[in-house]
Amino acid sequence: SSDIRRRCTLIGARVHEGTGRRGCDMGPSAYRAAGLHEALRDLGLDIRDAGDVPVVPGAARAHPNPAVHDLAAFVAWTAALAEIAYAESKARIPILLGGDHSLSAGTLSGISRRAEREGRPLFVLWLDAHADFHSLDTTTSGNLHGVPLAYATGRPGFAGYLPPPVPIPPGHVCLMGTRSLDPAERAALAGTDLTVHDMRAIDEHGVLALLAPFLGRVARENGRLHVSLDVDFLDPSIAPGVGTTVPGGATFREAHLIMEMLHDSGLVGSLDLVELNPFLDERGRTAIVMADLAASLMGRTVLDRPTRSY
Ligand code: Z70
Ligand code: MN
Ligand code: MN
Ligand code: MN
Repeated sequence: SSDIRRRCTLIGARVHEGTGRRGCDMGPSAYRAAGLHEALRDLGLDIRDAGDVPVVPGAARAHPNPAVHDLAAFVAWTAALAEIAYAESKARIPILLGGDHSLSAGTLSGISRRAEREGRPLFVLWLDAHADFHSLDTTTSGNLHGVPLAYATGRPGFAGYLPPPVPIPPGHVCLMGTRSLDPAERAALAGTDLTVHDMRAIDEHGVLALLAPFLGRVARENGRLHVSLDVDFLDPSIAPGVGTTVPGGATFREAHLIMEMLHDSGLVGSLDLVELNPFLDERGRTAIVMADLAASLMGRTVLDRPTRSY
């Protein structure tokens, strides 16, 4: 098919150094065991499987903030994933199988370069309990899964460590599901025009009323949309397989409606599935729910509806 939306590339990113605990490196295997590949194939999609990206961190890198750890791994993953995301996004939808959320620094670098080359604006939907908006200077945990959105939007504090990305305008980013922010992130967000639909907004308005205007804007501006889905966007009762469980997350029905709206919009050009920790999962249920959501984003579900325009 000539439709980019019918072609995807699965890219395993076994990065775990961005968290404080092991296990995320098993994520790509868990998605395979959960049947993600077969589910996408059953939707009639043309699938390329790029396997797991081999990344070897270079020599250790020091940083003035002593909390920062595994900076060399972060730099190596960002460079490698930026290359593959740029290459694969030319004619297909790259689907990154994480791996912790630090991998999005790489995806977003590659996709923003692709969008610039296409002359289209890039928009980002960040489905996460967290904002991941720390710089290397403000992180107190030192876990670099807490920085990718700050890096990709060109926040200062990364120079000399990482290649400068084509910065994504903060006004093109929409956070949904937010319910855990550190003080430094709160302060940094307050100075931007980034949209934050926290869990309270979802409770008060529902996901349809919040997401439809954003998708409408992406469509009107002929934008390319990147979706980053962190397991902890979901409530821990349906998605326990994650290092940082935060109570009060999205229900399956809320998350599923978002996936259906994204599918119907036809705007999604790339996807990250991040923070799955199979070591903490219960009999694969988190891997299965994430695979199910990804398939719903990529293909029509229960009833075929005509494509909706937002
Ligand atoms: C906190 C930090 C984080 C994901 C946890 C948490 C960051 N703001 N991100 N889980 N995905 O340590 O910086
Ligand atoms: Mn995250
Ligand atoms: Mn998170
Ligand atoms: Mn703009």
